[in-house]
Amino acid sequence: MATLVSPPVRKLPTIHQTQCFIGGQWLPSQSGKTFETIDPSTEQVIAQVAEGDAADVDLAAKAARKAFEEGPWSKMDARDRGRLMYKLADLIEEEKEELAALESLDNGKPVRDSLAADLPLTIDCLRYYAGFADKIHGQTIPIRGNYLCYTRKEPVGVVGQIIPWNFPMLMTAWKWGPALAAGCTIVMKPAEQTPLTCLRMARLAQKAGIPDGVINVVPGYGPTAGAAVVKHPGIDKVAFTGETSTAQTIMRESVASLKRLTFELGGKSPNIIFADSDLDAAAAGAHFGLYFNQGQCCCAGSRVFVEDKVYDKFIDKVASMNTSRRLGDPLDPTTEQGPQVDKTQMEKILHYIDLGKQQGAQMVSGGKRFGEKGYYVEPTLFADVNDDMSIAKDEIFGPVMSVLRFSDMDDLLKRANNTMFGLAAAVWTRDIGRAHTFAKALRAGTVWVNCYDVFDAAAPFGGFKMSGIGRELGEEGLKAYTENKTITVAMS
Ligand code: TXE
Repeated sequence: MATLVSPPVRKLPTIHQTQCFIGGQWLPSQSGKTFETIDPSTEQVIAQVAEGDAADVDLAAKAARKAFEEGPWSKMDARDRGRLMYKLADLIEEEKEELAALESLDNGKPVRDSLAADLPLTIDCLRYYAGFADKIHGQTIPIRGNYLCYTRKEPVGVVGQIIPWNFPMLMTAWKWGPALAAGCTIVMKPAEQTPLTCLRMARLAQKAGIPDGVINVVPGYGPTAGAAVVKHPGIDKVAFTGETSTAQTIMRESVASLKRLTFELGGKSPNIIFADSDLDAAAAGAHFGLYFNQGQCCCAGSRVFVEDKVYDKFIDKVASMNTSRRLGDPLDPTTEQGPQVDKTQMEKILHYIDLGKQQGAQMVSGGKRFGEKGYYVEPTLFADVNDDMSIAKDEIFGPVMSVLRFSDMDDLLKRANNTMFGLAAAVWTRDIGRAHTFAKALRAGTVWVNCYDVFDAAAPFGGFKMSGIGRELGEEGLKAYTENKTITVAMS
């Protein structure tokens, strides 16, 4: 059994912003409606937040268009755009304790994770792209004839950005970073479960001096505010992170305005552990790769393939880590696992645990809700999982590890690739040839070797197959925010 951290220590962050941020102003929604954002550890309402919909998105899109076309954003030197982005990163850093607490309050993630991962990665991402602002340039191209031909990388325009709830601040930075560096303006729709840190970042952006209308944030629900972003004719591109089926809806609904689309979607990532690996490191890495963030990671290593010879030892190691895992108040710095983000997610996970049991997997640890208040699920471990079980096929998005057995190497690669997803994968082995063979053959956008969940703003991330379209982060991530223009000048 996992242990409960007690007594809970609660130092609540201040909530400054709950309204829409449009054209540099904080506004109630046009309809006057609000929605509740809930603390998933207590099930209590944290705040009422403006419930934006099509009318608010329209205002935001117009403000973003004005800022894009009339300046000062579009007229500003690229280096000065970068300077404002550095300033935003500095302001976030100054408030990092408060922001980490706010993220944990709204999302449920342990504050030690917010401080160790979400905040530094957010700051790094903004700084990385700030440095890129004055390094986005085209080429001169030798064409036939007496012409000068060159290309310019121009901002794609007004971009709609729709993000999920699992890393609210970090997803905001992944979206704002390349968009601002490229010179785009933004209409952002944060997830309805976790709007608070994105709104707080908008406040800091304003404080940093990013001009009015460059960043607009409209909190609200997917089918209303989100859909309005997707359909708005004044928005040139949509960048979306979330569920694959939502991306399919977005694709259908954006056809009329032929928007540029980039998607970062779900996964069912294989994590392959060979008998020759450092088994302690592999077990710790697999544990982190699945249970981190309550299992709510698109790249979670949720299909763990373990070689027959070390299978039982591996199961024992993970089970023992689960036993000592500390579940509790996300705001307590000693907590290792918080609640799932909401009741819907908790129920979805518990349903998959039931399916695992019904379909014959062996439940080694966990397997139920933890406590009666808050949306906690015990860290759950299933052994003897086979490829056809629902827990081996579907994205559970929770603290449920499915461990599959292998002995035949040829078969293994087919099994690992036998999924509609292709976001991430990992291989644990001391055999360098095998590591590179698998790194090449795995159909995934990221492959980790002897590590898991290593992220860096400079390293592109995104999915093969139904895990996405396009890449975020790195120089690749900028491509989605620029249009290429070819200019040809007659020299005679
Ligand atoms: O995702 P949605 P949900 C997976 C995970 C999870 C499942 C459902 O398996 O259990 O998705 O989560 C907005 N037009 N991931 O329901 O609905 C919505 O308001 C425009 C994987 O939260 O995709 C939110 O802002 N926007 C994932 C965002 O889309 C719409 C992260 C994501 O919500 C919309 C989260 C619409 N019609 C969940 N409908 C990952 N890959 O990281 C919803 N939205």
